[in-house]
This record gives sequence, C-alpha cells and structure tokens, in this order.
Amino acid sequence: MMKIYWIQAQAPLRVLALIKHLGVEAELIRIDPVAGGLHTPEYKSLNPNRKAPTLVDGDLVLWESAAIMAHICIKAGSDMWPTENLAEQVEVLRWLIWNEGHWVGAVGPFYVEHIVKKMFSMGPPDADVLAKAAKNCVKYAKVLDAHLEGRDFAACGRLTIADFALASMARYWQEAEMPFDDFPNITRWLDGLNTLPAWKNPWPEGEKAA
Ligand SMILES: N[C@@H](CCC(=O)N[C@@H](CS)C(=O)NCC(=O)O)C(=O)O
Repeated sequence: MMKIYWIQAQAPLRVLALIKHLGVEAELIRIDPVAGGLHTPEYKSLNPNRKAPTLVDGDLVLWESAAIMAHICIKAGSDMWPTENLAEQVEVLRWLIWNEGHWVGAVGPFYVEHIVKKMFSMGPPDADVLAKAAKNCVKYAKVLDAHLEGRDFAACGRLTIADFALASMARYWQEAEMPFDDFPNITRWLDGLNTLPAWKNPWPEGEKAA
C-alpha cells in the first residue's frame, strides 16, 4: 500500500483530498512539524527538502504534491491527470506550473500570515507583509478570474488536479483576507469545489479539521 507522509498544511491537503475523492487507500503517516518530525534523519532521507507531503510506493519515493497527485491518478486510472489526451495533459501542466511559479507567491503571504501563523501559534499577521503582497495577488487573481469566466474548472472542462493545486491556499480566502472581492469567478469556482465532500473535508477521519 502507498504511504503518504503529511502535515496539516495546504500542499499535503491536495493529496489527501485527492485520495479521499478517488477512494484510493493509502497508509497515512502524520508528522508533527512542531516536534521536529520533518527534520529527523529518516524523514530527510525520504525528502531532502524537509517538507510534506512525501509519497512512498514500493521503491518509489516521490515529493512535490503535483507529481504525487499525478502518480495517484495514474495508479487509480483517473483522468484528473489526463494520460490519453495529451493536449489535455499539457493544459493541466500549464496550470500546475503557473500555480507554483506565480499563484503560490501571490496568495502565499495571506495564507502564511493568517492561517499558518494561527495554526502554529506564531503570533499575529504582519500588516506590512500583507500590504506589500496585495498588488502581486491582484495581478495574478486577474489572470485566474478572467480564465474562469464561463468555466467551473481550471482545465479540460472538468475537475483535474490543477483545481486542487490552485485552490489549496485560495480556499482560505475569506479568513486569510485575500483580496478576491472583485474576482467573482474565482470565488464561484472555490464555492463549487467546496460542494465536493472530499475537498470540503480533506483531512483523514478522526483528525482535527483546519
Ligand atoms: N511545492 C511543494 C511544497 C511543499 C511544502 O512547502 N510543504 C509545506 C507545507 S504546505 C511544509 O512542509 N512546510 C513545513 C516546513 O517548511 O517546515 C509541494 O507542492 O509539495
């Protein structure tokens, strides 16, 4: 059985939501980052970045949540990572790359200041950081909002792993005070994703919800 090492944070959240959505069984190993669980020699040998998630499937050790999601889809035979229509695969790839290259940096400061700091008792949000982050967030929110005009999903006209990647920080937009009030297509798309039970509650049974 696949093993997935996770912490309660947005990158592992994508993978946990995916396995729940697809009904894929995996051994879920929760790491406590506050207790140094990402910095043990054992974990470092799996993931030299000392980040979560990490997937172990037989001899395969894989990190980067987008790659992990693609691997899970291939194993489960899910077209949330298209493998038959390669034009579709390129479309999903474009949004996965845009996410890591631009969107994470655009919404990340809001997620960190409001959500991560609260989760790990790291003090109040830094207003200066947030004021500086607003312009970049709006710049890329405009791109995504325009793309989502008339669309319910980021790529291929259906749910793909691109949605889970793009929405894992943005899902917190209200509590994180992301400046999305003028971007109704983004908030409509996020509301739509929340109708999926596995997206709404991605955490394993019995684990404290974020
Ligand atoms: N691009 C990576 C991001 C991994 C990452 O940054 N994980 C964060 C949680 S969202 C983490 O492990 N943070 C703990 C730390 O840096 O100590 C992915 O998608 O897997």
